[in-house]
Amino acid sequence: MNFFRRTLLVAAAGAALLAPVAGYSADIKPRIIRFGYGLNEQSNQGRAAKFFAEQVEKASQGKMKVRAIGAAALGPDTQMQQALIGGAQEMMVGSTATLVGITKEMAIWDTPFLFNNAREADAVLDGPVGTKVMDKLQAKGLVGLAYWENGFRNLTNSKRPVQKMEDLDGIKLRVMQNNVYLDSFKTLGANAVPLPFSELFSALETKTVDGQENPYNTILSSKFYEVQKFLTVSNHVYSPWIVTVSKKWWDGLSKDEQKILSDAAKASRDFERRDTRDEGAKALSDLKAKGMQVNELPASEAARMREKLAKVNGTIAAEVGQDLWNETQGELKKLRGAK
Ligand code: TK8
Repeated sequence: MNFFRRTLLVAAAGAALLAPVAGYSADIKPRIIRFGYGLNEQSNQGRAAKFFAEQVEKASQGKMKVRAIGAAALGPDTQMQQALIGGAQEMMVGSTATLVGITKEMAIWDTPFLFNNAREADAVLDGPVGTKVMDKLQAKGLVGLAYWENGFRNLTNSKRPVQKMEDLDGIKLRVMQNNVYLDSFKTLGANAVPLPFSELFSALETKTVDGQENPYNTILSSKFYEVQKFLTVSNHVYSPWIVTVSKKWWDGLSKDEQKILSDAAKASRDFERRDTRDEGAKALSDLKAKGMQVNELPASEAARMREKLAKVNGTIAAEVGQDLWNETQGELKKLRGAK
């Protein structure tokens, strides 16, 4: 290297060190945000996490970097929630169902057959009721930013097609770690076993459990078709995911940084719902092509299940509070009336 070039380089490096960067005089290292999730990278959850990371990076001009870490590599939902509360991890996306132990109002979303379609789910989740429930997280050390779609859940198992309620008798069915799910499936006659999602595939493979329930997208992306023969279209509950932030960490961010994250979370929500619905529309035929035997739950059986599960509703209303229950039902009534 000749003298002239070296001098230039040294001068440039010095200038870079000395130059004051507007608003970042001392802290020019990018903020690293660990964003954990449970599904694999090739899932709808993984694609939306990547989209979120790109949005944040772009909007902050590289000053905030999201490291999206999937496949429960940072632990199952419940473990990540605790890491967020303690401030050891910045962000995650996971099921609202696994948050019920922290914020009981989240149980409202576990109400069987609460929403009839995605339009109702979007309206209620993004509306005043959804916001109210999300804001309850703050007192527990979490900040909720957006609801993503996990989706309508359907039953799979390795034993037999479920054509009627009695077919669930004796089926060992993995459920999310949550009393509403446990009660619901016990009420229907299944032998419900709570397990974290990260343990589900191997539990199915080793026949520790016979079945599980999840949206088509997850049955596909997690390859449950490899270990489950029967799929019953039951749409028994709509399950949301929720993007959350460690409040401890959030409180140390500038208003601008907070806005970048909430805007990106909303953009990722819209991306994720579109992507999930596109994939979901094709997933059932993909699952059939993979060899799953699919049956629709006859309407009369769905009605019987609904009736049986009505008693669980009382428990949920008591848990989340009658006011929240009524408010949710009121919103749905309005939506259904308005069409
Ligand atoms: C992923 C889970 C998953 C959920 C489940 O972490 O546990 O069955 O549907 O999406 O949150």
